[in-house]
Amino acid sequence: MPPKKGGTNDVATNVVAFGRVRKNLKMGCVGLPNVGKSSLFNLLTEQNAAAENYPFCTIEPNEARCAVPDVRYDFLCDLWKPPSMYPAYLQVTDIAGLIKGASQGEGLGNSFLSHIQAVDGMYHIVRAFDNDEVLHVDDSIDPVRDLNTIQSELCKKDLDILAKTIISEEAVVRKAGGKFKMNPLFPSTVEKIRAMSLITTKPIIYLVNLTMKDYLRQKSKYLPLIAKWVTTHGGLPRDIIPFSVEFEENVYKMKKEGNEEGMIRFLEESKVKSRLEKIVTEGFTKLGLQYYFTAGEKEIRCWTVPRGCLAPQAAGAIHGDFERGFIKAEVCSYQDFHDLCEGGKSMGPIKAAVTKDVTSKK
Ligand SMILES: Nc1nc2c(ncn2[C@@H]2O[C@H](COP(=O)(O)OP(=O)(O)O)[C@@H](O)[C@H]2O)c(=O)[nH]1
Ligand SMILES: [Mg+2]
Repeated sequence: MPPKKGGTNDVATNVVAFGRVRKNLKMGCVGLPNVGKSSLFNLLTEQNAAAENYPFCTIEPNEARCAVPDVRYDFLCDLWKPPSMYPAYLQVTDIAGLIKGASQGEGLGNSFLSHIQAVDGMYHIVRAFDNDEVLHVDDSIDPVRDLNTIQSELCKKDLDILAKTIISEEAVVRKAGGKFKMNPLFPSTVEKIRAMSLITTKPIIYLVNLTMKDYLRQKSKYLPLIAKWVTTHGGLPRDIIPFSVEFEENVYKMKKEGNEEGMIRFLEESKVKSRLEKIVTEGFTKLGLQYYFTAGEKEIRCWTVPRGCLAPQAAGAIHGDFERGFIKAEVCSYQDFHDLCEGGKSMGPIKAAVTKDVTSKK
């Protein structure tokens, strides 16, 4: 796949051009065996279980809802202290490792690939840590080879689907005299492709699992090679998140043991942060999702909606009737609320500031 050259808004803003427009979308952890997929999945779900404002939920052993961490939500919860609090959630699936030949049924082959088809976006986890005790299926550490292995299995699977579905509809036909003409079936074919859940059109975030040593020095000989591969295969530099399972497990261990002080000291001394929060928030954004807050005595809640949807559809997330009988939405930005609320639980000061602003401009 050649790099996407800017131009369309979709590419520039990274909107999910092919993705499904729904609000309960899923990210799946994809990669070779022994790259750290399950360890990451566990870290994401365990750290959630430990955070008090974020009720945690395992759906299946390999499927969980991870709360999307957000300081704005924390602020609202602390201010209202309501009996019910609902953060936004990202659904994450831990998919078993793919190996070379999976598209032809190697390993658990096609069943892995069908799990990937069922998710809406992928965390492609790449191993950039060497450790003799953790076997590599292809015997050596070579992230670019691994990226190619996974990508080529995914492409082969998509080609199979395409061949079965649209082989009879050639997009372009040759007219007499050797000229080409667009086949009238082309638009309907494109529509069919959009409706298929092709794996390679799903949004991807590349998570590079480094050794703790490399993570602490924020350097790895593999990172420039991985960046070059990603940007020449349809991705953007910001789609790459270097992290380290080893580092995150160390931080989490201290937290779990109640050694909050030790953890803070360790983080301060190492001068690097945990990347787990970023992994969740970037996954959520990559799926084309966003949320708005409602706040009141009974509950604080984040309502997830597709990015770019209009106020009536956003209101419909609360209740279908709100969309059908939509009159108006009264909203304010979190920052305005934060700066003007004066510790109170009311929109009063914000409304007063707006009125003052409008009158002063007259
Ligand atoms: N040294 C080291 N070991 C890791 C790291 N990430 C995962 N492992 C180990 O590699 C093995 C396989 O990890 P796992 O998460 O089960 O990989 P999966 O097959 O991709 O799900 C386990 O023994 C992990 O403890 C890492 O960053 N550093
Ligand atoms: Mg695993």
